[in-house]
Amino acid sequence: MKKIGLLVICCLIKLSSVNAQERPNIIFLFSDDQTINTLGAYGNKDIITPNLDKLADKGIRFTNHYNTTSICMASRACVMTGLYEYRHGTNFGHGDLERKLFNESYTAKLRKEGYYTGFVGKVGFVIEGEKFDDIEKDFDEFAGGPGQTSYITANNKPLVKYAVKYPHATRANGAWAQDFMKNAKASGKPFCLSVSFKAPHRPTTPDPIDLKRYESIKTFTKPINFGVKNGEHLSAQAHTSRAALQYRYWITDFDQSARDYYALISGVDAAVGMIMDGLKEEGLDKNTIIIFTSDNGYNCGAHGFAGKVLPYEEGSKSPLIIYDPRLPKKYNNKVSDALTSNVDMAATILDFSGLPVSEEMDGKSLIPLLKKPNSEVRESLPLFNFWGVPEAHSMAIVTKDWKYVFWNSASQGMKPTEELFNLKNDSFEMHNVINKNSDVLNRMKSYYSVELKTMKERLIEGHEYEHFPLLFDQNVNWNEKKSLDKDFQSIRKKKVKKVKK
Ligand SMILES: [Ca+2]
Repeated sequence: MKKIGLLVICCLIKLSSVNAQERPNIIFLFSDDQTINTLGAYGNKDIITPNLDKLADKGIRFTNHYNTTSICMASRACVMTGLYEYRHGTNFGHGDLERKLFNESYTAKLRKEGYYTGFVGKVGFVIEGEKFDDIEKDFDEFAGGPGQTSYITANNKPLVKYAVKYPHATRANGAWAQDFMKNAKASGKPFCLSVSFKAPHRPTTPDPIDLKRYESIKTFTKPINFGVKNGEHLSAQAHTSRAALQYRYWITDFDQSARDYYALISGVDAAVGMIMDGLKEEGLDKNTIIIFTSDNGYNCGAHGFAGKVLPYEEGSKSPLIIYDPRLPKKYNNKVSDALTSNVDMAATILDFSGLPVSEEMDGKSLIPLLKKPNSEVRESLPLFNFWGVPEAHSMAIVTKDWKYVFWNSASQGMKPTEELFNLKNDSFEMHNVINKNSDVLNRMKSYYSVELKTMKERLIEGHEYEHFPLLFDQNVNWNEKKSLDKDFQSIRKKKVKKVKK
């Protein structure tokens, strides 16, 4: 009895300490398919992003932010749940997000704890067994769309009323967010707003306003590792991927591709400006945390690749900016090279709101880095790219200085392939040094083994990940995996058909 009494007192103390401070509002800004170097703040001289640059000036910018799975649907579920792909099981061909996992998402938890919650833009997944629209009831205000949504504002039902003033959906998202903030303020509750931009995802149809801003730039700066020749040293498996075979316009017409892509990002920047203005107008700017990131990177012609779903830097890394206006000025304009990831978003948002971060989560709160940008939250991070043709599936480990990639497939005459890159000296991954650093390789492989073992122990049932621990075990011969791989492919096809219905 005494113990229960003590527990009640502890809980009351905890609650009162949370309530004693005014809980901050949180805005999570999420672009789609934006690679890391595509903001002025990240050193890109061609792109026009004054508002996001200002946000970086006021906050902290992360230079080693990875999406642990580099594709929309899976990464969005990683962000929502704080779990790796093989634990939430949400990806094309693997199935939808289970209701019980969504109920543990940052947005569901914050709402339960009294936050006024809103969502606008591309959701990217549906909840298993439910219609897309059913998710509306999980938010106080919802203007999300199914599938990819549309750049034409009028084609997105919840945004129609903004279509005359903002015919391109990116700025319409900003206008919706401004109205949401007014309602949130009136509610008297703290709010959590998720703005999930479609941009700069294909189709390449920027707002003409933004395209005009690039009229004077005829030639865009190519990445150092641009072009097919700069990808010849990479694995044969990588060359079977969609990123290697499609979206060739990034190679044949880089300037136009970069112009469209950058203009789409400048539209996001303009909408972010609208949101920051809205915050100020409502007097909410002093107590609203802003997080900006993207669901995956994009190769933009690097190594001759376009698209995403590859473990290389351009496809995996995105910008991450966090701005907490409550921090003293001495913490403004910081840069951190700590390893951060998409699974950290939920943990960080929960921590900001004063809620506990479950140890079940793969992600970690990044709040300690705001005051100590030179510290770390982890030594290594796994990257899982299990989408697309099975030959192009990979599992990788990244540390601040190194990346190890394992390509398991030996079909089509290929050999299972290992790659090791020294990211400190070779950030463009131009040299596979797998045979030159046995100590490092052993260390990276030991991290890899731990992740493989963890995957085996913790993978979600019923989403067809059961084969992966064996498929990605480098110590198992391909002959033993071959039949599994075949089974896996046929299961996958059936699943895709089921999902399409
Ligand atoms: Ca995406």
